Amino acid sequence: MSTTNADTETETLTDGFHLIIDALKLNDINTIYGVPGIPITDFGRYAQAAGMRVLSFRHEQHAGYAAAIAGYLTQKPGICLTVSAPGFLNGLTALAHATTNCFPMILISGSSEREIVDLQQGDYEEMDQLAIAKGLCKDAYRILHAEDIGIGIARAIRAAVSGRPGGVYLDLPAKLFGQVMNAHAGANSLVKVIDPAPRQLPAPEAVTRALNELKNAKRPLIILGKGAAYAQADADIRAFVEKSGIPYLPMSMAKGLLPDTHPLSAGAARSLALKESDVVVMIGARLNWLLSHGKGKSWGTTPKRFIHIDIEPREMDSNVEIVAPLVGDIGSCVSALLSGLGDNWSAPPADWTSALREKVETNVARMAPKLRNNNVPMDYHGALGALRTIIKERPDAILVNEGANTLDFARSIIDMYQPRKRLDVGTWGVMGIGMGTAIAAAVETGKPVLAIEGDSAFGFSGMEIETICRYNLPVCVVVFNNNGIYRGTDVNPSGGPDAATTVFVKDARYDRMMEAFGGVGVYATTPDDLTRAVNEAMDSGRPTLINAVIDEKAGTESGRIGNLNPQSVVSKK
Ligand code: OXT
Ligand code: ADP
Ligand code: MG
Repeated sequence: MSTTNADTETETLTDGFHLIIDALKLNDINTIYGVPGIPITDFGRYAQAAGMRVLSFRHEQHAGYAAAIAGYLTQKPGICLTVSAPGFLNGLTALAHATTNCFPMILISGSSEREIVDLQQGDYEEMDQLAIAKGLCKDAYRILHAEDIGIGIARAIRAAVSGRPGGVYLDLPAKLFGQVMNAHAGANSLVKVIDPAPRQLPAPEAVTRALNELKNAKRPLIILGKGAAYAQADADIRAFVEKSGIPYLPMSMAKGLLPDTHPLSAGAARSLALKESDVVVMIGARLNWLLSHGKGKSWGTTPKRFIHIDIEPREMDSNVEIVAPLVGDIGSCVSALLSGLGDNWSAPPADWTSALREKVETNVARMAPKLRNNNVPMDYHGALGALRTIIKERPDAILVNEGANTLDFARSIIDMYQPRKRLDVGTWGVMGIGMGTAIAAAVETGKPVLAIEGDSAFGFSGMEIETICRYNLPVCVVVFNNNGIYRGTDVNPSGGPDAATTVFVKDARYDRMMEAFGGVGVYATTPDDLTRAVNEAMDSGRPTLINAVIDEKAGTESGRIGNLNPQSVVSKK
């Protein structure tokens, strides 16, 4: 941008729009997920003109979920761009989700004029966004002056990725975009963040303490969480598991960090592994609800000693006593443990490893015939048996998964073979991550994506199939259509004309939604139909939606977490 000033001298100018773009690009951030509108419409245009990939969604929440998972996959903050108040609020759920899951993300929202907002004079989309965001993310900043853009974006990036990653809110008032400054001074004000997520080495005595615990273990177990997958320390984690000979249990999104078919995987002997283990090494997993807080029935009666690797010191002792806290980044901690094993390390007692192995084999063998059934309408096992084979044959495809039964059955049925290929509902069990996650997975990795969706789950983000078609992304969505939430069989207990609370229109044709946008729609009633259609979609790379007809009686209430439903003691019939 250039202009001539009154003194006939030519001064080259830049503005807020371009400084923000330059600051992001300087930090290798080249993709934005968002929804345009006042005051960020032109920002999106300029960013696209400057060579950034700017993907417009139909709703900010899904752009936000896309940004969150982009952060998880790349270790760089995913960017979600929204308009003020309602757009900001739509993006906020995803920002909170990113923070809860420890994914680095920056929600950038345009906002209204400070002077008017602070006097509550009723500006267009007036809202004190910064104040609202603060409680829901790791950090929140506002930039008021063009000369602060460089430092503001640097702070946001560092806050998102350093230490425990999380969501950051960046508030950009409308006036900022048009502010001008000398281009040379502007360029000099930008900051390239050096070493945004510094390694954090564990203290040597903490490593020794952990190794001593391990040496004394009779029934050790490693639990791998999505933090371990995020850390991208894949080779060292595998080497640590294999050299130590300790069986491991992958949390849902850690599946594939080592192949699920690995001889040390205790994934198919989960209950036994939790109950009988005596020393448990947590790597990038929290002892939250997904692990029954480290205590109670699921953990059996064998006393536990926990070794916990995490970058966040406050995670230690959050639920139970941690006898060997190992605070640091997973790469450094695991490599320290690995070298500490030394040459004389002896594998855990064979009675432990073979008991787990036997249980795994029994459970796998018990499941096998169910996966080959050809029932029509399909049940979860029949349909997922077909999809399991597809992932086995295409291990680098990315699997996105949400629903209740659709999620829980798929998690245990579909083996994963490579790290960071299974993306799902995360710590909160959020329905609605589906299409945003699928879009970012395709955009960030270029790999084919298979999204296995409960029909309810799909509904939360279904409109984004237009986005998938618009960008012609290699995404194949399979909707497990059982006519409802958990099951399609509920009836209104009052006998009245309204549908029951958990049921949908019977035999809805989700495949036709995809056709409306120029994608491929398929109606599948058998596992063979499903196999054929998914393979075709994956070979062609064309956006595809397969409506898989599932027996409406097949599911259970809340899938495998029905125990969390409160029970009434005075239920009225
Ligand atoms: O060892 P044991 O014997 O125990 O056996 C275990 C393994 O050893 C074994 N296993 C295997 N056997 C053989 N072979 C292999 N390969 C194998 N692998 C494992 O299998 C068992 C089970 O293993 P698993 O899965 O590892 O273990 P388990 O015990 O299940 O693990 C416990 C947990 C807690 C870790 C696990 O269950 C888990 O990760 N759960 C996550 C659950 C979750 O997050 N659910 C989503 C939320 S549900 C609910 O809230 C829903 N809503 C409400 C709602 C939400 N969520 N969000 C928003 C924004 N609004 C509303 C809604 C609306 S779900 C829902 C929609 C549902 O309807 P849909 O139509 O979408 O879906 P359908 O139900 O299909 O209709
Ligand atoms: P899961 O749901 O798979 O059990 P969680 O989300 O509960 O996993 O836990 C992930 C943990 O990983 C968080 O406590 C987070 O602080 C930690 N974490 C994330 N990245 C790193 C890293 N690079 N080094 C160490 N810990 C990490
Ligand atoms: Mg359903």
